[in-house]
Amino acid sequence: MSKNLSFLIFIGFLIILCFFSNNVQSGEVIKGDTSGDVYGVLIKCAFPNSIVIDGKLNDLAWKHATWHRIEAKDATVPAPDNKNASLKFAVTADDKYIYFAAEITDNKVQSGENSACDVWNDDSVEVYIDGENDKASAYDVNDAQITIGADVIGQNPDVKVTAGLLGGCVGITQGPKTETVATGTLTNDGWIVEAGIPLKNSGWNIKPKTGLKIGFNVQYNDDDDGAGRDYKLIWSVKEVKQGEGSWNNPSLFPELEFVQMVLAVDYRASITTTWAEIKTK
Ligand SMILES: [Ca+2]
Ligand SMILES: [Ca+2]
Ligand SMILES: [Ca+2]
Ligand SMILES: [Ca+2]
Repeated sequence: MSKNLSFLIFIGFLIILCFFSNNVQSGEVIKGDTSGDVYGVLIKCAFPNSIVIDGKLNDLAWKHATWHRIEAKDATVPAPDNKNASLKFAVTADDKYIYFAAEITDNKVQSGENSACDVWNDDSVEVYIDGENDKASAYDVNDAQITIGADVIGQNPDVKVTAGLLGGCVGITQGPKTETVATGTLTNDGWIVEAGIPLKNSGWNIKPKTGLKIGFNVQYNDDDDGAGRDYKLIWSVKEVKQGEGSWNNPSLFPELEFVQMVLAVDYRASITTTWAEIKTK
């Protein structure tokens, strides 16, 4: 084989490698104290932990949680780069709420053009719940899309305020009816969402215990130009492969699995140091 031919084969191989690397999801699991998380497939939700819903992520539980990072390529409509759109999110729970936090990088935070049911056309995070994890191909009463727009930034996380702002107006238990509470803050490179999704409402009654799974998904709608949505980032590996569809098809949702964990305390320092899983037989 001539040197030229070897060189050409090498270049061809590089081009093929680049093609495939541009077409696979690149998100990652940023490991905390939970174990067994799988990107785009499964997130562990440690409980019981309380969170102050104030748009600040300085709560102890967020420091111990495992975060999942959705990159610009993890999408059905990819963003040009991670500075334009990317996010990381985490979950925890107590006896009333599944708490959800998202730290979003977005070059232009757009809100106020579309509201409530149409808020998905502005910058917005979407959380999906399948309360019984029955993975139907259409929404039943325990399925909901909850769309939290950037118009929650600075808002009082009172359900009376939040319900009027939320989108996700599909199915029976629609986003605004889930009694989700949420607020947000603006950051140097984007914004933060902190929310509480009730364990009990008109659609579901979730009783956390170790090993219990529900359907769960996270998406980001990025609008940068003030018209409709520009980019669509999606956590679900299955959905990115098959095409966007969680808004009416719960079988595309990945899963959230509850795990009972306690904070181990260093009494000499009077500080909590780590989570430890409670083994149940
Ligand atoms: Ca907080
Ligand atoms: Ca953007
Ligand atoms: Ca369901
Ligand atoms: Ca934006």
